[in-house]
Amino acid sequence: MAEELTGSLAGQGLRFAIVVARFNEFIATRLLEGAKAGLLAHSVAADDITVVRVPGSFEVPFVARRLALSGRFHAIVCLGAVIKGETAHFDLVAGEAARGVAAVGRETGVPCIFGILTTMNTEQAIDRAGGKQGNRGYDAAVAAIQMANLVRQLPA
Ligand code: INI
Repeated sequence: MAEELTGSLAGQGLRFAIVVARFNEFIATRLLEGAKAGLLAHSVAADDITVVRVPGSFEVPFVARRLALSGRFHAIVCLGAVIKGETAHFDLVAGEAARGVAAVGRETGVPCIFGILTTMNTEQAIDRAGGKQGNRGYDAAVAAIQMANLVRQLPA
């Protein structure tokens, strides 16, 4: 019989940091509320959640890395909203945020979840921040719990 490893959705006893970018704050706030709701709904204690706010999504990986290296958290949830404008700034910020978050997880061994929206317009962002497409912050929180539990089962 093949061995199968799946991270459970049991959040009790796990500690999480949420790094949230303040840029496009009205979207980010909804993602943050979604993420907190996702953690609490899966029995994470409110005292086991630390929220850190940074200026923009570009700054998220820097802070996520520090938090991961602190050894205090089982996973880091990264949130923000990068919305396409008329310049290349979108691609640079979105690309660095995605690469940075992925690198933090790989390099620290602490799961680092990418809950940063990258959308073509504000409407798409609203739809994914508690609108008709759900809340990616909530989804990111659920992914963080699964990864935190999965990591404990992986070979050293
Ligand atoms: N930061 C975001 O989180 N979302 C954006 O859409 C965005 N745009 O479009 O510029 C953005 N820029 C700020 C960036 O993240 C940094 O805070 C800034 O460049 C300072 O380093």
